[in-house]
Amino acid sequence: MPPITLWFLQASRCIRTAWLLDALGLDYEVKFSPREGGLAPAAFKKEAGGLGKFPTLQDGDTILYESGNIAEYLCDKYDKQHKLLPPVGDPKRYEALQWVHAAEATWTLHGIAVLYVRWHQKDGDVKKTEQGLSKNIINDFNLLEATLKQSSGKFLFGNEISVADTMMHFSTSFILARELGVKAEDYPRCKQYVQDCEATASYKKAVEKTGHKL
Ligand SMILES: N[C@@H](CCC(=O)N[C@@H](CS)C(=O)NCC(=O)O)C(=O)O
Repeated sequence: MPPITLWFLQASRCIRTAWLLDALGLDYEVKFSPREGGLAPAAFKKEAGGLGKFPTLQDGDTILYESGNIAEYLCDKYDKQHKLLPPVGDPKRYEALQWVHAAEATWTLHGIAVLYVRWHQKDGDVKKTEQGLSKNIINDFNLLEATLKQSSGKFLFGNEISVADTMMHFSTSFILARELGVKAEDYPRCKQYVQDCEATASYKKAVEKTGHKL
């Protein structure tokens, strides 16, 4: 039995962690759950413990949640050659971590705000609220489009994936797939980025192992 268990909720950020585990060449057990009424079933939350949000990762006695935190933990523990995350003190580490944190605290935050309006705003002008919120997302995607255009390769830092891609891919694909304030046709480089991430052997392996679907 591998020491690592990933609690994986369908159609979620959990693909970030699965992709990173496969990119690191680690063996892991998947505890999978479909959604019920859009959410994680109560028994699944109870079993995983912690915040009851996913991804949740167990490595030996260590239980972690927050996809960005899990990403940093896995790289620090298992990426001994620093292929995915440069070492402490190297300025490139903080460039990569900037994307790791922004994936959740900026891109996903702004995208989810639109989704919550669609789900929960029962009266008033929903389109107008969405338009107001989309200003942030347009700003985020303008930056991502420009950064990817300037990259020397397919990914954020060239032709090899980094921890930044394992985090940013989900945010980008989720926002474009649900058209949360932006449309893929306006961001061709971002659209290509999603396809290039999904064409990597480690991403494909993670999808095969987890059954991830958006
Ligand atoms: N900031 C957290 C967000 C975790 C989160 O909200 N996960 C969602 C899935 S994408 C979840 O567990 N939803 C199920 C529920 O709330 O019941 C992270 O990056 O891991």
